[in-house]
Amino acid sequence: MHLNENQIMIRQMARDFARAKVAPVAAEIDRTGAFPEATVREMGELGFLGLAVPEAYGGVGADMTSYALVVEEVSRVCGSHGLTVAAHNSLGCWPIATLGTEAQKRRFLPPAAAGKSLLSFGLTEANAGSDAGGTRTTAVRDGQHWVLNGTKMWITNSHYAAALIITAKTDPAAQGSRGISAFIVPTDTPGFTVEKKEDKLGMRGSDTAPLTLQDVRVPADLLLGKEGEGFKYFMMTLDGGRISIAALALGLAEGAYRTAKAYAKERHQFGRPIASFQAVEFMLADMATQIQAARLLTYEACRLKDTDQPYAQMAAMAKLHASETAMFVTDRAIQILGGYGYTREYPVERFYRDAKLCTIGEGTSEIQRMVIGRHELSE
Ligand code: COS
Repeated sequence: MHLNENQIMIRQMARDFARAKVAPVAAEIDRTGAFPEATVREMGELGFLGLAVPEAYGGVGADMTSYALVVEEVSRVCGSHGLTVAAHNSLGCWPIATLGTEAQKRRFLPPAAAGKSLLSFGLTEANAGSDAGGTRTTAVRDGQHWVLNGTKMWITNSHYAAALIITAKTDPAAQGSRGISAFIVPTDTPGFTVEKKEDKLGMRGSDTAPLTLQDVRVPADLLLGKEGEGFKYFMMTLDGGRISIAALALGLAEGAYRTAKAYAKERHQFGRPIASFQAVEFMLADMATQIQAARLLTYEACRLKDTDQPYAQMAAMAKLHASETAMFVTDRAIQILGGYGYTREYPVERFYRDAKLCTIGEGTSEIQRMVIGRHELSE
């Protein structure tokens, strides 16, 4: 994989930061479920929360490759930090930077890029997960406002967000994916409530919560893009978001692999290192091969996006393969470490629990196969 000087520099910066600042708190936030406010603030100072924000609005204006490198490096030591960066950039900043009006960009992007507050994205509902067109949240026009009512689920970064991009049905007569619009909803709007944080299997330091919107009055100028186009905007947002989840999964797989390889070389049984047994050597070979394939797919999706070529299918392939690889590799890593791998003494069981999210969030593995299959069959 060829990287330019800037990309190598940003990768090194992310690697140094991850080792020095994120690694020491990763096990603790997993144990307590606390959101890592201090390191997130530092990531803001380093520009990691402004990767998807153009320089004109205080961001870094990074290409997708640089952004993925940051997510990958951070996730090599902590999935929760990786997810916080990925959700904020791809799902919060990108839609506003790409679809927002000048006033919306000036208002929401500079504080988000500086890490003063996060941005977030509210699509999923009890009945609208994989079937994103099943949105039941409504928005009714009332003079110069829209009045939103509904509930959302599994919303990342929501307790720390200044605003969320929310989908709501604006045309009740329209079927399925039609008649849905997107709104930027400031979290201090009366009637908007972020509920209790979820108690999750993994990604425990990442903030996930349900939302309630009760007669939330949003000024008409906070409609994002055109009325009725919300579904397409969310699909476009997820196309990019899936690359960042692929990078996250790749990072987790690499973190687990690195631990397992070092352990296999040190651990002696029957008078020799376990890495010298073919059973273990072959496991390491399969892990390394799958990781390399995931890396190539992920950075190919980045390259397509960076060169303005269609990337939705490659993003789905990258996300599917990288997240399934993360499950495969973290499982094998625990196997190599045996009893130690099953305890919290080593990070591999945390990587295993974190990796599971990657096969679910931003479209399950089954949804990725649908997206890939539809592209194949429409050719
Ligand atoms: N970019 C732009 N437009 C897109 C698009 C994309 N990636 N994907 C679909 N669209 C458009 C289609 O072109 C179609 O437009 P028209 O109505 O003008 O023809 C419209 O959106 C509806 O598309 P489609 O009929 O394919 O929608 P479906 O309801 O069949 O759903 C899937 C398609 C399943 C792919 C979609 O619902 C999906 O991705 N679901 C998963 C959502 C998800 O990831 N949820 C987790 C969120 S966690 S943050």
